Amino acid sequence: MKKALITGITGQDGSYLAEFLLNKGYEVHGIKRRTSLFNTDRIDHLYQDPHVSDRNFILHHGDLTDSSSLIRIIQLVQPAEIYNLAAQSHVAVSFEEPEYTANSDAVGTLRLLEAIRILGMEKTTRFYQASTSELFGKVQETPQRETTPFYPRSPYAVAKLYAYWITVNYREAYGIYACNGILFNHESPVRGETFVTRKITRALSRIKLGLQDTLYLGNLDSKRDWGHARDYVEMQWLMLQQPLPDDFVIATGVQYSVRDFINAAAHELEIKIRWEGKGLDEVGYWGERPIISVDPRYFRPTEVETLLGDPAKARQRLGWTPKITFQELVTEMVQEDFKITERDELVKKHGYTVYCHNE
Ligand code: NDP
Ligand code: GDR
Repeated sequence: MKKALITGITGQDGSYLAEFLLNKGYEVHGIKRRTSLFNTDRIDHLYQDPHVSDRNFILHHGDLTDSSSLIRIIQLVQPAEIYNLAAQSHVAVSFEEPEYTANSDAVGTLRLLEAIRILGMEKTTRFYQASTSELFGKVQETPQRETTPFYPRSPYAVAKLYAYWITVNYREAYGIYACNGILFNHESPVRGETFVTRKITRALSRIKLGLQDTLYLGNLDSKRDWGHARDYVEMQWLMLQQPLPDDFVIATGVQYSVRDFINAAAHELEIKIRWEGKGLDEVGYWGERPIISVDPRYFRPTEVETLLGDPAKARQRLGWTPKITFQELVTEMVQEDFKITERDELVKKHGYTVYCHNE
């Protein structure tokens, strides 16, 4: 049975990739970090009791900031494939925690590559690095492809730039089969609640059922190329199955603004939004109710205004195309958040308090 090790297995992509690899017959190992509360919500449906023998889904405690844990786990597991998905992945948070972001996202990648080298596994372990469209930042060419120059615009993107190049360097220097997937934004019903798409689908569901009054957002004009995480993890695997390692842009090739996303999600919920005002004064009304406001706290010191990917190389070389459309993505996210909100409404009706983080 082929063994894969996933860092960031408790995250959005980690959960979809774990499911995908288990279906392919892999023994899946994941690294989770120690937290004071359980952090395995997204993978609880895959969880196997550690007291049971013959498990094919195994979690290990480790951290990208701790070399010794990474070396120990890789030595123990001897994975044929390592998927490095772990990261402090929030762009806005990276301005608040730049040093930690560099430690986990940049040096963390180096630690994994060094572990492969220290353990003499250069020829037996393939390595996938979760690179990002944020590398393009202040875009130098549209649409962005593998040859477009990088111009990172946040501590997150700068850390990921180091990770991108150290992956290329270890491939060239030590012959490690190592690839960068330069992924554009991809979302799903298990997207972190503070990323803009999930923030919108969650808040509009709550507004619809009367559990929240207002959705506060930052830059509504920002444009992104949004795909579905389920589609994108297939490509992560495909990249490691080729005769030679390479780097690929993964995107849909279609772009929408944050405002477009809000309109599409509202439409699903039969909320008709009327936009009035401009810039900081822009307000989205539902009937007479102001339900969407701009709050400058969500602006970033340096913003990435527009991203649009060209996935031609992945299409040609990997035979990869995204299957899930923007509209299908929005529908699925809204439906799942609406179900969660209905549950919360029921809890509230029975006299219990329902808490809401409005971040
Ligand atoms: P998430 O934020 O959902 O998941 C990140 C994962 O990394 C979580 O499992 C988290 O653990 C873990 N993690 C964070 N810090 C550490 C650390 N120091 N040590 C070990 N684990 C850690 O991200 P996504 O699933 O959305 O993204 C996966 C990867 O792809 C990330 O590297 C991200 O930067 C990158 N990426 C994502 C894109 C997207 O649109 N989703 C696009 C391009 C790149 P915990 O659950 O405990 O927080
Ligand atoms: P991004 O995703 O920064 O592209 O990084 P995010 O959803 O956070 O922002 C997308 C755009 O929406 C604008 N925006 C807001 N964003 C958030 N989070 N909250 C708001 O209230 C809000 N209002 C407007 C942002 O300014 C931005 O322009 C994601 C992460 O998954 C990264 O890890 C990954 O590398 C990139 O996608 C590709």
